[in-house]
Amino acid sequence: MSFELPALPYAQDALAPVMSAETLEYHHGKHHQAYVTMGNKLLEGSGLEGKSLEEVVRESYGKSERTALFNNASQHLNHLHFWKWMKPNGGGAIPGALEAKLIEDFGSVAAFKEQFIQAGVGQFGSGWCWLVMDNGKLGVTKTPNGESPMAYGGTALLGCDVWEHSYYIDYRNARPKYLEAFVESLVNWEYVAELFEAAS
Ligand code: MN3
Repeated sequence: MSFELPALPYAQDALAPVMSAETLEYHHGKHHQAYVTMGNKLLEGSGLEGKSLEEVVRESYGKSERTALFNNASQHLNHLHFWKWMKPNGGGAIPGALEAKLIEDFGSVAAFKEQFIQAGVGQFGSGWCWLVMDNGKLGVTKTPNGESPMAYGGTALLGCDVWEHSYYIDYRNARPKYLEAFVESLVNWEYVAELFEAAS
């Protein structure tokens, strides 16, 4: 098995102006590509060849001799989902069962959005913020660098990349504005609901 960069599920300019074609050109075409290329190099001779991507991520997490492989493989996995967590004209209505669960576990959809945005704002330096499902309950968390809840066997339903490469071209230093735009105008709730159904 080797890692491959998938095509974006929409045109490079399809998320503009919320996320520009230039951002996607670099984020998908250069950053994600680099994780794939480096990941493949590091996979060779690692003893994890032939494992699925998810297994490579879990089995390299926290292993000092596999740190570089973990960083690249985990970022590959994170970005495979990230492109699908967005869609043109996203952020609209949330499928019913998922919306009901968000209200049950956060009190309201607005409270969930606020916690998610604050997790992303509060992640010092590079990383991700997440909507996770843990023992049947939804929660919000954040991770540094390339880590994700999936690295320790958790279930990520939604994640937002808060590395500067994800927003600096369009939002400069205004990470909160980027996170608000992600939540309100980019999230592909159908894909989140698909992961929610699979985890339920
Ligand atoms: Mn990224």
